[in-house]
Amino acid sequence: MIKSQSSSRSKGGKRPSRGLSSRGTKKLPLPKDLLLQIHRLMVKSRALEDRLIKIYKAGESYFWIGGPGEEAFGVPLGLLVHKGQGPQYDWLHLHYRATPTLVAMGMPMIDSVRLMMNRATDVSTGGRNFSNHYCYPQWNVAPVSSPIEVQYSMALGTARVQQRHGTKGVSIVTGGDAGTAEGDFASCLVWASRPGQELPLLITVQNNGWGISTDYDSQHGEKHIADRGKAFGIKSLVMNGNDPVESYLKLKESLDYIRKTGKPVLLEALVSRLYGHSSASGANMEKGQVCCVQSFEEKLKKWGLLKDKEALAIRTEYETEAKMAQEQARQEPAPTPESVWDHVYAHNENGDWRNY
Ligand SMILES: Cc1ncc(C[n+]2csc(CCOP(=O)(O)OP(=O)(O)O)c2C)c(N)n1
Repeated sequence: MIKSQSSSRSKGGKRPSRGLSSRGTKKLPLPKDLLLQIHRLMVKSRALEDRLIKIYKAGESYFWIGGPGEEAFGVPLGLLVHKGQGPQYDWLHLHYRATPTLVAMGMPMIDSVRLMMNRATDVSTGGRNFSNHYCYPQWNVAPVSSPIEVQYSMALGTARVQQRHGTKGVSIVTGGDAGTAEGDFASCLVWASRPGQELPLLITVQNNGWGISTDYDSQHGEKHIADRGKAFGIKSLVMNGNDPVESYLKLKESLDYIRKTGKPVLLEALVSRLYGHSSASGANMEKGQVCCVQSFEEKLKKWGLLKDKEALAIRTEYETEAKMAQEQARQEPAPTPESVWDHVYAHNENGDWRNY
């Protein structure tokens, strides 16, 4: 387990834009509207994931894995992405805990629920994959992979395209701490940092201290995963991914640096894993983990930006939306047996993939 979630201070970065609290007495770390937007999106993502777990537990889906505990990192990331299709926009190579990022980018809840319930209407996979395996070509979101960490070597490809086109687009990759033992992660560091050929790549690791049931401390000789970047001359940092303000500022600083220099950044975010690994381990709330939504709400209340009843109303609004999405998805069809090869092989005009 991660023993402490201390934050590292940014050095030499621009001062964050600041605003007054609603009482006008205290400086806020980010503008008030942005703080409240981040909070709403964090609650929305959590309410959605809580619903996905309920869907699993009600027997309306086969498996759940997801992002509760990563909202304070994922939401700021989604807000900072330059969203669009093609090399001039950012490319996302996400892992299976990235719901908060997509919610912040504008993904409707129903998309996630349809994927979870394997409906033919699921826009990411047509009901053929499991929870959190998103794919949005129109936003440069590459398909989430079940084999862990392969996204780190795939991200090199889109970063190379962006470099060749000379755009300000950045390729962004997310993934877990245990997966960094895979060769794809090492390949990513090597290819991102070749002198004179550096790539515009934001390499992030969401370190929740666990790889299913293997704890971080028994596997890592290095203190921080980010330390590995130093050997490659990659700008590297560790941050408290349970603090959305720190996440926003450090992610912005990193993305600004990459857009300006074309060089990579390795960013390790210390996060929580609130419901264990997945439904395979029960998907029940774990003790002793920091809940970023709760701790951010406490801060907003202290700063005079949020009242108890407002927090409850936001939560209720999103719980209702998620429940209605489930009810809608229930009415929708499962994929047909005939569609099993769709999007697997190229078809000829007769729908025949064998004689294409
Ligand atoms: C190549 C590969 N090996 C093993 C697995 C089985 N597996 C699925 S999740 C997981 C743990 C990943 O841990 P980590 O990278 O820390 O991410 P977390 O799930 O904790 O976010 C493993 C070993 C897999 N999916 N792919």
